[in-house]
Amino acid sequence: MDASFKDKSVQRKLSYIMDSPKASNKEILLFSMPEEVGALAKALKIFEDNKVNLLHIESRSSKRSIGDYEFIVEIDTLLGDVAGALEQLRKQSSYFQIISRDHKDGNAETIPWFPGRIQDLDRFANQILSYGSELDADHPGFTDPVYRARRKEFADIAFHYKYGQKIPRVEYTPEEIATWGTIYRQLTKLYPTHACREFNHNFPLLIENCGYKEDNIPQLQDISDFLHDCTGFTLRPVAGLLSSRDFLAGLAFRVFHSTQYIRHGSVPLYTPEPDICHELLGHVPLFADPEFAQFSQEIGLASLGAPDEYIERLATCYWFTVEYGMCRQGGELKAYGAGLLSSYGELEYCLTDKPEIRPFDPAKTALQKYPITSYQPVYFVSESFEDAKEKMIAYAKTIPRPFSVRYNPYTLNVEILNSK
Ligand code: HBI
Ligand code: NLE
Ligand code: FE
Repeated sequence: MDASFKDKSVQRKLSYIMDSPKASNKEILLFSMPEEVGALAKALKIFEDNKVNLLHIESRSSKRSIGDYEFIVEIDTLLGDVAGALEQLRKQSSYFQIISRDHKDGNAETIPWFPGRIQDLDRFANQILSYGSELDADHPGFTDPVYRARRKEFADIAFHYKYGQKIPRVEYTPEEIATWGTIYRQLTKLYPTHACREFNHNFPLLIENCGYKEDNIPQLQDISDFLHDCTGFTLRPVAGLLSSRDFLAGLAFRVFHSTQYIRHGSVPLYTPEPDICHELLGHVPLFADPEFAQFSQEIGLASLGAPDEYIERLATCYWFTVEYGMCRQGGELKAYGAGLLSSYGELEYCLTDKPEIRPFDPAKTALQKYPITSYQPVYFVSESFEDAKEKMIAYAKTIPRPFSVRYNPYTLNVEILNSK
């Protein structure tokens, strides 16, 4: 591991696990009114009287409060007397909730905003927490102007990307391909003995269909198309690290936010930040597996609208499964976590007797502390992806949320169900 990553300020910069995204000027209100003629007009009048601008409105019969209508209203919080309108609505409704990007901790009435449609993921693009094009002083690429300019090109692709577009193809330089080649050559030696069965099943398919080979860095669009055929997962380019909340929300839609740049050539065998080697060699082969895809989506669905402390717990579960998970197959330990499968050094280390191995149990795993710039001292073992998924679903039920969610694969929307 490169010594510069042991620096404290990297620890701080990489503490994205705890960060929360920036505020927005939109809020969603979820409230009920008695089911009678003029209920909608009455609700609208409250907004009109207070000069609050409505951006979107939906209504339906309430399943939570029989005999009531339920309204889902998106408002602009910058205009009119928002507080006054909310006060009046609160008085007239049997339940009233605010869904907000700018949620305050400890306010049980406010549910953190979450994307309801796959297009809503476009809103995350400029909420990058660290790195991006502006490398930190301790990054190995900081003093390399060529690398910096290159990172900016990749950041621009991600910032301009919108849902439904093709991911721009990139021509990688000979130096970049050489870095990929070094990593590819080393890792493919370990996969047969160290990677799980599902990984070794899918890897040859990626060689055949997506141009995986030592002297070629595959293109994100080709992989996104391939994954879509396998499990419905797609890729979106991302400029850097997203908050845990945003990143996990993508998984609810079977969308994986993928970096497109490659690590600096001076540190091929371990880097703490995701790069294209980590995404393509570590994550992609597993997202092509149906059970694993379902497991990943469950973590995403559990995260939508969850309180901050539970986001941290789910992010920790994600860390010890999707990133650093191990499983038992035919009586032997194997790696399935992407952080292991993309790092030659850690993939070798994880099967030695140095780390501690514990069974995956979401309630306990969710509370485990971990380092993010060195090899893991503890790994958690799952018996199968199906078993891990069932455990995640059971854990998700313990998260306090006044509603539950369901993904509609036909409309690509998340449906809010009224009662748990
Ligand atoms: N953002 N772009 C990106 N890639 C990740 O792998 C990633 C992230 N944000 C948070 C994160 N991973 C995890 O460590 C958990 O916090 C979910
Ligand atoms: N340590 C991994 C690697 O070197 O590929 C990346 C981990 C990203 C979370
Ligand atoms: Fe990752």
